Amino acid sequence: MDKSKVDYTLYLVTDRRLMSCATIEESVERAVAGGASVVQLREKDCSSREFYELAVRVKKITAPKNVPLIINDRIDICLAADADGVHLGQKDLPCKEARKLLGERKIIGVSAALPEEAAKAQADGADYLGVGAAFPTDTKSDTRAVTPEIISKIRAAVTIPFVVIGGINSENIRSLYGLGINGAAVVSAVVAKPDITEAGRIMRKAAERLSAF
Ligand code: TZP
Ligand code: MG
Repeated sequence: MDKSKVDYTLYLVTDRRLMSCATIEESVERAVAGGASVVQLREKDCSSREFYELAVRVKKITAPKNVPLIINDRIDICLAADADGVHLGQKDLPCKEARKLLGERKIIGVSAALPEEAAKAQADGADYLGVGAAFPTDTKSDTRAVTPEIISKIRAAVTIPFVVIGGINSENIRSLYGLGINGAAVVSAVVAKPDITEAGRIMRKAAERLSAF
C-alpha cells in the first residue's frame, strides 16, 4: 500500500449496530463492491481479541481490492493485524506518539473540527483528516458541528487530504461541493441501507463530485 496514492473519495466507516446485513465482513464486501475506496473498522463494543480477528478477516477482503483498511483508535490492533493505518480522535493517543509507534509507512488520520486542530495534526505527521460533523447524526454522540465556513478555513490551513463526516447522504452532500474536500466519510448512508452495494454506488457517484468543482 503506497499511502501517497490513497483515494479518499468514499470512506466507509463500519457499525455493527446499524448494518443491514449479518456480519461486518459482508457489509465491507458489499460497500467495496459499490465503490468504497477506504474502509475504517470502528468497533466500540468488542474485545481486543475479537477486534483483532475481525481486522484480519476484513483485511482479506480489502487488500486484494487495494482498499486501505484503517483501524479506529487502536494502534495495537493496526500493528497486530498489519492494517494500513489508524484513525485518531482528539482524545486518543497524540498523533506524534502514534507516528513513533507505527513508523512512516502506516496511514494516520486525525479527527479535526477546528482549523487549529487540523494544522496541528498536519504538523504532527497526520496523513489525512476526518472533519466533522457536517450534519446532525444519530450514529455518534458528542459530535462537534462544522459549518461550510469552518471547512473552508480547514482547507486553507492544511495541504493534506481530508474527508468530511457526519450525517452525509446523497442529497445533502451537494452543499459540500466546491469546498476542496477530498472525500465523504459515511456510516448509515451506506451500511444501514437494505442494498449496501447500491447505496455505495450512489454515494460514490455523489462523492466523486466533491472534487469536480
Ligand atoms: N464521527 C463524526 S460523525 C460520525 C463519526 C464516526 C458518525 C457518522 O455516521 P453517519 O451515519 O454517516 O452520520
Ligand atoms: Mg477514537
